Amino acid sequence: MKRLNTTADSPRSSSTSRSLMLFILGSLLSSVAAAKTPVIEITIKDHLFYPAELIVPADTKVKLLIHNSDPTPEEFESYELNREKIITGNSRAVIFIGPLKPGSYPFFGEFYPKTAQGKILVQ
Ligand SMILES: [Cu+2]
Repeated sequence: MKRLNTTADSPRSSSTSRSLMLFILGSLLSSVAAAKTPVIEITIKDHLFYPAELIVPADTKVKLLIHNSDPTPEEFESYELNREKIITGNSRAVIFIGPLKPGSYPFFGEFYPKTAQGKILVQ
């Protein structure tokens, strides 16, 4: 890191560089936290979810990256996860879930609920 203040030692400049250091430290810590958020990818194809069953760790925030490879929109919906999000055709969406307690959390595609079904197993 480049040293920002070579004239040093006045109380004001040292407190400025201290808050700058804290800011940089905070940014580093939050990017480490973001990097640790597990990403789970789900694909919608022919109105089915792949995989239809996923396992995620308990007490952990998880990022779901959902690719809709159908030309039609779908809505990811789960009462148990309290999530609902429309994903237009041939696009993708991000949904954060958790931290969750162990259990089974079903989800479905609201526009094609007979076929588009899945569940998240939290362990
Ligand atoms: Cu809905």
